[in-house]
Amino acid sequence: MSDCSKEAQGFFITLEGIEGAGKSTAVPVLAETARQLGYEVEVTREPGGGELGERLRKIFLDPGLMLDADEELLLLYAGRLDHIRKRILPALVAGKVLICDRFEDSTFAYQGGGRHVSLDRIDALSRWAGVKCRPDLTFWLDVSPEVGAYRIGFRDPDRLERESPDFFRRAREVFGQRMNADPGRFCRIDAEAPLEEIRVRLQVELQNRLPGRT
Ligand code: T5A
Repeated sequence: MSDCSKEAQGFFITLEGIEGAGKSTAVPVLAETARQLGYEVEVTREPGGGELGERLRKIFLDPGLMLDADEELLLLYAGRLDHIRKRILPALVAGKVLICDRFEDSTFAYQGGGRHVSLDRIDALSRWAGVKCRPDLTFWLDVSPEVGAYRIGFRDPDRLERESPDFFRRAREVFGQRMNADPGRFCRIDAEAPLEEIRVRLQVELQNRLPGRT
């Protein structure tokens, strides 16, 4: 049960991983599986999800802008608060399965690992902002920066996608650390496996982890 609020009866799922891991590909698989099991499902993403977050996303990903790590963090948490209040919490209170493409683990991985902001500092900001939403289940689609970059290599890179392989290596490391610190929440998926294999694994894991319908 998510601890977003005492009335939250829903189930909060996040997908995490570096660029090209296959999160967007996995979202419809999870949504379809949960629907087939009889759940009402809502899909969202970060940065974005709410009206403010979607506007900030455009700024955040704009390759024409130079933002430092603190500016990134403040943009992310402004959007996240709006997202939690207006989308995440209402969906969970309504008892839905809420699937979010990236959430707070990405901040620790990208701004913490990638940009070298201390993880304690991010934790302090999260507490200051009053973020109490913790995912019930996080799929970490784990891919090497080389394979991830190859998969997205044919599109025009956004601001973050222009970062070096070392940036994504550090981000990947932090995802791993967070999984080790909270193994019950995380499910690591070998995202270099064939798509069909990943699809089946996601379906099985979700079926096993969703609470039973009463
Ligand atoms: N960010 C975000 C932060 O810095 N801090 C934060 O706190 C948050 C929340 C978001 C950016 O913001 C950063 C992280 C990101 O840089 P985004 O556009 O949402 O930007 O970026 P991503 O979430 O990384 O989206 P991507 O499209 O890059 O990656 P996905 O969604 O993981 O990958 P997907 O599914 O689009 O797949 C990419 C390609 O690979 C193929 C797919 O068909 C597709 O062509 N593919 C596979 N091919 C072979 N085998 C497989 N197993 C495959 N899986 C997928």
